[in-house]
Amino acid sequence: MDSATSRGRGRRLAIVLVALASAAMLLLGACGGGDKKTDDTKAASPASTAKSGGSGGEEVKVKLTEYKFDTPMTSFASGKAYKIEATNAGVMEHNLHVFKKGERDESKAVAKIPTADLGAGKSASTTMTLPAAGDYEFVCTVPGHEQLGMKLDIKAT
Ligand SMILES: [Cu+2]
Repeated sequence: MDSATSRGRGRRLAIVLVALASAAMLLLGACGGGDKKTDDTKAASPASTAKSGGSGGEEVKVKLTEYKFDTPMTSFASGKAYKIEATNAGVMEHNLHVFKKGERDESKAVAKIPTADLGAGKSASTTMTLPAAGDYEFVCTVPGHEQLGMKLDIKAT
């Protein structure tokens, strides 16, 4: 009787210990998982920061004058981000919109500097990513400027 009782007590103690051990492991596991999530988040932010820093891309300085664009390059890689730095070296207000060739709906511009009237001597920049290979244009949408020649064919390859 005595030995049976103590064996039963022992078994119960063992079950309790196993239960405690499992609970402890669950807790540790949960904490571990939490830490992992934190690490993932931490790991993700520098990566996305690097990506958005990278999306600034190669810098292209474009000079705006009456009535033309001067750019060191007119051929771009599609899908690649370029930082377009527009400087108004003229005497009138200008702007720079990037359109798919023939498009003039400003809401469909591929890119544009954040001001529609960049003053003489001022600079503004934007990030341009030409979505696919094809023909595009730099256009100044100040009334009359395109007609006076202020547009430039560019292309994406
Ligand atoms: Cu203009």
